[in-house]
Amino acid sequence: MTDLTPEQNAGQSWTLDLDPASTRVLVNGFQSWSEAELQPLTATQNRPTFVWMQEHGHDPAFLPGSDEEGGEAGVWRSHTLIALVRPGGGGYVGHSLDESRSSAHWEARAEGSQVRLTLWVEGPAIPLVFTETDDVISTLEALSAQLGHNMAARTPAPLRVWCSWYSYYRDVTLPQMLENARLSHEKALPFDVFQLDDGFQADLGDWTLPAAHFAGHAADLPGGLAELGYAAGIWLAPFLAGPNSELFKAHPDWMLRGQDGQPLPIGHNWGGPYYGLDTTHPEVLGWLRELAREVVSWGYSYLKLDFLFAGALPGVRHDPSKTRTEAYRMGLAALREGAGDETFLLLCGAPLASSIGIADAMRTGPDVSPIWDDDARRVWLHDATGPAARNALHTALSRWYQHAWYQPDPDVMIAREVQSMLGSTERHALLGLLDVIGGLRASSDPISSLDEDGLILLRRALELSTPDRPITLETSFGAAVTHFRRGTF
Ligand code: 9PG
Repeated sequence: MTDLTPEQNAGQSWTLDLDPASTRVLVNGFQSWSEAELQPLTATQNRPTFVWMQEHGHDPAFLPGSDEEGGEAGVWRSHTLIALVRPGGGGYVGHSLDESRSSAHWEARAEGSQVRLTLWVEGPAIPLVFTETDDVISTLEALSAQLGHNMAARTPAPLRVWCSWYSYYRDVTLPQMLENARLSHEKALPFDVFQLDDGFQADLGDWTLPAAHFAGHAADLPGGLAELGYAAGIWLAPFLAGPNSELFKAHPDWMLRGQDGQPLPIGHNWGGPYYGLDTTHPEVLGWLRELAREVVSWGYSYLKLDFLFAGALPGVRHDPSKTRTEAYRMGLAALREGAGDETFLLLCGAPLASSIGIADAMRTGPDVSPIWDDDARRVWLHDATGPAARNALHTALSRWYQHAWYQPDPDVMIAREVQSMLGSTERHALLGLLDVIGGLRASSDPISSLDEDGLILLRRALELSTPDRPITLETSFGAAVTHFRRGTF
């Protein structure tokens, strides 16, 4: 085993005696929605065709698959760790052991009859390990556990959550939330939390202002839920601001800026561009602390904090001495301080390893949706980070070792037959694979949409039967192969 010294962090490369044709590579994406996968080294890593797809899934400073559109055969990029697997399960593992200040970027490249591995560390030197092993899976588990330990991973119990997003999307209202909770109570469904998602807010950044379309105020929900025995959860994208929001108008100087000194549009959604807060700015940190404190004071004990990658993007910041990772963690720490130690924080769209120690749970894949596979986007546009059951499961399964970092959230089960294109086999496949992954259990089905079969599936999905440690990679992929309708997972 090689413990890499700080001097070696600067840019290290190895030529490995591995036959590219028989080697598989395990990669981990930048944030929750980015692809993670185990693939033949000679295959091609997806690089999404359109910039708007890259914006929501990838680190712009380290896009997958070299510079060519659609990626390049035999070139694989990975964040934090990488594994190269020989037939039989031996091979090499490279792993960062601390991602609180710097982050490790790895690239494996097929070169003739050998494999070239390169490491870049962004930020000050950090402890890293690069090792040859007879058993990649055990080594990866052990090194990931070490990273979790070094960063004081939190170890909460998993929760059972009803979330409004995958049925109501942005049309959610206060009466609908309460009606679902009432019906759930009537049927004695074992949810712990009812979580309000995107749609209640006046604008991105204007989280506390009333919004007519929600038919009430988010502050009014927790009381009604408590009467029914449920904890209250709420979605925030705390590092984002919409261009028409009061937040943006009042504080343009709080935004991450481009080289021209102007606020930098960092993505497109909600019908236009959005901006990101500069989490090294002391006033922003104060605002984040106060936001989390206020929402908790309304009665919310579960916060789903989304689009957090915005805090870790390249850009000009108030404090240029901070690395992207440090800037991100400063923003996250401010939210934790405001929310308090007891509040459950589920992170989403979030850089993965650099969240350890602050996150209770982490979305470890892209969104589930009521379609199995978005073939057009995945196959033709090289983007498997979009919403689809297949994409969500594929990536969440490929991050099985991250249970040592936080509770994984593989996203919701869809048990309903209405408003869904999933067939019966696909619903059961989704159920089986979510069970394999473990972690949070969630549903978004309107309770009134479930018939007897649907209720049976939902109850099964909410059973926290999986041990805290998911079963091994081989077993996961065995299950995947058994369950997958097309066998093309
Ligand atoms: C609310 C949703 C839900 C969901 C999150 C997140 O534009 N995009 O590419 C894009 C990607 C993901 C996404 C929304 C938009 O989903 O994962 O659970 O909370 O936000 O808007």
